[in-house]
Amino acid sequence: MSRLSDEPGLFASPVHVGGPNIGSSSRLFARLQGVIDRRWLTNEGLLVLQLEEQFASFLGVEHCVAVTNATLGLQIAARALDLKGEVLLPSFTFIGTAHALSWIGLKPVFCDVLPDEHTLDPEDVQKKIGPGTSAILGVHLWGRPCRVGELQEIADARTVPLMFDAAHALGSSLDGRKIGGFGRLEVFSLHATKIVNALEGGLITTNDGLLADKLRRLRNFGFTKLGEVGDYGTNGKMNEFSAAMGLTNLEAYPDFVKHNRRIWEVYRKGLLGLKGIRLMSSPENGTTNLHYFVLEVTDASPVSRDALYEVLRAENVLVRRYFEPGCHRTLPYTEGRVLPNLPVTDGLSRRVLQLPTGQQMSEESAQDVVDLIRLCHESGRDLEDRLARCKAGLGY
Ligand code: T4K
Repeated sequence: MSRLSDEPGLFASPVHVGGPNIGSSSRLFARLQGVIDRRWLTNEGLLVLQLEEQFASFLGVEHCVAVTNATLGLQIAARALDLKGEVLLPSFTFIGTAHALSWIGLKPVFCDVLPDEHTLDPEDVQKKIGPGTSAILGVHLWGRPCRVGELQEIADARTVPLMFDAAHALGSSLDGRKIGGFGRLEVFSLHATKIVNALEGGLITTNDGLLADKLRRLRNFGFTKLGEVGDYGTNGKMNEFSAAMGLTNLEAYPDFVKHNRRIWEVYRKGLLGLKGIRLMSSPENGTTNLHYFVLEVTDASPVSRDALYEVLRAENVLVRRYFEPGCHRTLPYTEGRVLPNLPVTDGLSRRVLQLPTGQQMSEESAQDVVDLIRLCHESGRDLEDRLARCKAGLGY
């Protein structure tokens, strides 16, 4: 939609959900120069080895295998666990979670999520688990830890592996332990939009040494340490420039979280108590990296989620409706299938709105976003009518 009026926009240049965080550029450039001087660009280079060691230590896990991105990471993980048939996972996630499985011939079976936590609902998992289930895949959505204990009990009772898509959860913790060592393995994303990025990148973490060896082989065409081919493998290797970025950004992680905390405080203070606007509570037994500020616009709000979305975007605040629709309602998963009944996912998809966080935001710009939301909220029905006029080409 074009701007609502000819007045100058609230933000001269856009602020994005997913705007990248970038640590010290001088340290980054020094690392890049080193890569060029060494003329070793990929295939277990020095920086990739350093990255694996430093992330393993940061996450408190024994093994960390760097990969090209989390999507390939999930596929390599599924192959390493020898999965076949169905995998239970939430529908309320990025489509990449489901596609990673489908791409290698596994069948995603979509489950619902918990209304306040947005993570896999153990009760629905219990209902859907069956003889065809080969794994349970939890997603620590918005960096919020899943109900790991309950999922583990279900997985153990059926002797199927439990694994996690931890794409959002770098640095988050559960019961005093960082995400990374739960289930058989966990997969992180270091994509540009994540709290710590390596341009593109991913990590598979585990405390199982044999599994880690297999993950390393599969990431590199199935080659063993002796250079023989031991398995079917793929090319999932991280390159040295990505590792340079990942290492540099990991060093700045505490600053990124500190910064996010300030932005969160402005958002929370400014939006708390607005009629029909629901803010997510903090996890009771864990922490998150505060990289995702997600709110729900309920029917009680005088302004709809979609009107807010349009006005904010027209003012250069590039909010997102992650994740609408749920994966179960996207084309490749609807064709020839009976739609599963996932009321919580459907409701959340209609209500969620994600606000920008990260380095690109200052406390002042977060306050501007709050003021804009409050203004829309006060205008309520009148704003909806004006938007309808705008769309009909009748002016604002
Ligand atoms: N599991 C979960 C739960 C995930 O969320 C993801 C990825 C994955 C698995 C797979 O991880 P990877 O294989 O990617 O490692 C984006 C990202 O591409 C994707 O990585 C991410 N989740 C997803 C939530 O967001 P799109 O299609 O929404 O991207 P796009 O181009 O619309 O950009 C997102 C926002 O970020 C925009 O507001 C623009 C901003 N942005 C993006 C880039 C790349 C920037 O400001 N600068 C940038 O450099 O998927």
